[in-house]
Amino acid sequence: MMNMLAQVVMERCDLLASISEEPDRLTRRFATDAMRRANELAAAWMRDAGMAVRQDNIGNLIGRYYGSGAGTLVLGSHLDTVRDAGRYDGPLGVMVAIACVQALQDQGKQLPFAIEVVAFADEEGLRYGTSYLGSKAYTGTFDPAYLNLCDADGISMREAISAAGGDPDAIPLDKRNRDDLLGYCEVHIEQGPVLEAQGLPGGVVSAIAGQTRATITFRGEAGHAGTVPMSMRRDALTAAAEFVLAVEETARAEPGLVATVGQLAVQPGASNVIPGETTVSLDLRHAEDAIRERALALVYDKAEEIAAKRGVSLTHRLIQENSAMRCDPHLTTLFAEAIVSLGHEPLHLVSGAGHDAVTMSQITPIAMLFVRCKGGVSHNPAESVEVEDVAVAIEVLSRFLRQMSK
Ligand code: HGY
Ligand code: MN
Ligand code: MN
Repeated sequence: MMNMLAQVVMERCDLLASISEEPDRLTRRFATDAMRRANELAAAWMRDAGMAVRQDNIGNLIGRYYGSGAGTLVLGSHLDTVRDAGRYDGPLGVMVAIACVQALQDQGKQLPFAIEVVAFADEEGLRYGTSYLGSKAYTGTFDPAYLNLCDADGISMREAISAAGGDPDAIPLDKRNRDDLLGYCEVHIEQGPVLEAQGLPGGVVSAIAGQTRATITFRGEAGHAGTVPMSMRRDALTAAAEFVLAVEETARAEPGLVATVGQLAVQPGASNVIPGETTVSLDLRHAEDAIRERALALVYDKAEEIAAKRGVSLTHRLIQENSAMRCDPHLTTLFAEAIVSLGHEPLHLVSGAGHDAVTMSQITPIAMLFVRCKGGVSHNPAESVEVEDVAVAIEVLSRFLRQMSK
């Protein structure tokens, strides 16, 4: 039966991948019509699995499968994507969770606790730069100041939420009561090469690396590309370019540290104008917060040196910071035992990627199950998983639920 359910999960991920804001690649940002259409599909599948379905003001889709006793175990992941995304980062976790509830319903089974499957509205932060908006609203940690953020088209978060049918001012009322929560468990592709290298279909997550998201802006002087001598320039782009390489050099020098500049905006952005202003994004991660914080200070110092040497000014803005967090030992052990019961080695690994589980850990114990993905490729349309590994994930999660019921 698990193989059949796994086939359905793959088909649903394919269907969701066809729901995009862009015709020739998968991009599904927070509070867009594409998210509305994806939620509509997922809601129908939740109802088919016997769940009562609702959507909260920020756009989280929440399906509830009632149990015979008290308590709720939350399962889920996110349905938003990065730009030009793969089809499994997020949706796989939601579809596997629905498949496990479907299996319970098909067997006419109720667990001694309820299951709540949540499809979070914004894990990636592509539209507004601040990740985990959905799980922050669900956990009551959403900052109302976010509502004033504007996207690349100048649409505020407040306007986007209202246009999507939510009431931005009612978001605090959606805070999930934590008293009945038994935990949060997320199934997700590994987005790394370890499971494939070890020949394992899945693994358990021991911890999730902390991450810092910031922007750094260099301001020089725009000028005529043909008349300003090189010695008299205050070029904001060459300063940024030197900084980008300094970020890479800093990360290469520290084991376990990863640093990425994924965005670079140049003003005024004309080929015959010396750039007057550049803004780069910075994504810094490490499993130990002290090392990440030290690295952040180091790259800021390097930015200051470069700015001073090149006669440009510098500002930086912290967008978001998430501490590293450890997964709950008890829930993680249950996942590991379920993996062993299927005859596989229970590899524990640290997640370099962030997940809604980071936010959920503020209100309830969390655990994550990783699924092998081809070449560890993710945030890339080449993202792929094997249906056999999805079947293993469904079986592991189902056995985990049975263990939780004892
Ligand atoms: O960036 C991340 O770690 C996640 O994919 N949002
Ligand atoms: Mn992602
Ligand atoms: Mn993800």
